[in-house]
Amino acid sequence: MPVSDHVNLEQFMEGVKKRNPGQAEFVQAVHEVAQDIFEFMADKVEYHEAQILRRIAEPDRIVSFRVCWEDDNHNIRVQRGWRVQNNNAIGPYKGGIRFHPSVTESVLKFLAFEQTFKNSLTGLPMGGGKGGANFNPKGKSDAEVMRFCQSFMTELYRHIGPDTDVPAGDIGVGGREIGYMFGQYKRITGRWEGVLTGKGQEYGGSQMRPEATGYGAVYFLQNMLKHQGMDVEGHTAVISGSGNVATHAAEKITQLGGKVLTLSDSGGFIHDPDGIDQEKIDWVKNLKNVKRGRISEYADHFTNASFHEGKRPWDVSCDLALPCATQNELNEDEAKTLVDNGVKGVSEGANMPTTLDGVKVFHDAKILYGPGKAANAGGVAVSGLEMSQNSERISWNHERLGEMLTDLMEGIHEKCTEYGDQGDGYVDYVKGANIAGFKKVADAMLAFGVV
Ligand code: NDP
Ligand code: 2IT
Repeated sequence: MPVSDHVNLEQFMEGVKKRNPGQAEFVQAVHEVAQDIFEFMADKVEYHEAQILRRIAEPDRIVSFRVCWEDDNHNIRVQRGWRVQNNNAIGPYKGGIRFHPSVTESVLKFLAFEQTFKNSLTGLPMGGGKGGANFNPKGKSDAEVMRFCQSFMTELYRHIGPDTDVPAGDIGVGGREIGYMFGQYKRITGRWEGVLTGKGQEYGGSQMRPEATGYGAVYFLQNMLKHQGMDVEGHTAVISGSGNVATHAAEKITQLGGKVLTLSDSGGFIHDPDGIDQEKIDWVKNLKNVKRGRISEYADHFTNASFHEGKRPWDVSCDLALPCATQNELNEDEAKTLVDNGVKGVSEGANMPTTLDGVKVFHDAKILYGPGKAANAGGVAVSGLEMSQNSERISWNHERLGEMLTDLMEGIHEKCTEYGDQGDGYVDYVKGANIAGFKKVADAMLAFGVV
């Protein structure tokens, strides 16, 4: 059949919308990828005939389950948990677990879909998956979080394993939660195996994993800037979020001689015109990870800073912007404001933080724009290294892992430029990431036939 007889992008997206009613985030993620892949596939009959994109956009399976737990007042609470196993063509399903009240099947499907391309881009043998629950860890005691994590793992354990599916952290899931879940997996199965990444250093965790996503997002930005003869040094940066990714992105920007002006959480953002240096970043890490406090407290402690309740930081004038909180946190108007204020580069620590209209603004203005699936791939890449270390029963040191992360991010940047170079010196990193990520998975799927 000639390629022209196959469905076009519009028909394809109509089908995706029809099959996934009410799943706006998933449809958005598929649309962003499909735009580039349809163009790439225009003269490639084999991908059309094998319905490759249609198959990648249909998760291999979705497991959903009830998670019951008892709070400290002896109330019985019921949450919903999921694991979306999107695609394992090139390796075991791999991707984080998110605990947040906003978690829905649509959100996890979009994340598992994105993860498939991201993991492919790293060059490591990992398929794509994502899981989570509509549980809100905020305000819960350690004991409540432990009981929830144990109950969640009691359901999840039968669907995962070091060669089948290897979860990790994401929003609301950090070292504490991974510890509780790993402990429960080990208790149920009686096996110590690398079934989760992001583990503590004492029990098989990779030394670089906590820093990897934030550092990697800055390395990706550095690579984009370098490609245009620029650098991070001497530039101001606006960062959203104040969790794992945001604080480590801030740390790396600062180490490279940049000045971080903002951090945020769901309550608002803080603006520190003096710059958020390492000492202040350490204070924020302690606030968030130990005291489990709110970013507004920063402005009470560092009195030159201001807190902007209910606001996002994108109207603070800056050279560099790093959205590191959540999906759709930067819209068309905010993208225009950043461009009007002279932003030079945007690197996404978060997954799909910029809306499709916002991305268009960056592209039209020819701003360096690194999409999450490329820019934040450092986290899962170091997770891949943690899997290797666990399989080989070895442990690489911080320095060695740091070098590997730097190389991996450079490799991802290279792959993006290979497919995204527009010929006029501008690189469309979205297109580059989508095509490079797709090609490896698609070719593996072609090799398997119809399965
Ligand atoms: P954390 O839970 O450590 O931090 C999340 C941060 O984002 C918090 O400051 C949180 O504020 C804020 N946030 C969450 N939801 C919202 C919301 N709806 N509106 C405004 N702010 C919000 O998570 P991570 O730092 O790990 O994850 C941040 C982003 O990075 C996510 O998009 C995640 O998918 C992505 N990512 C994470 C990786 C990792 O290795 N951890 C790897 C690759 C991507 P509050 O405390 O108020 O909720
Ligand atoms: O979105 C992501 O890449 C993650 N949350 C990390 C996944 C992982 O398996 O380390």
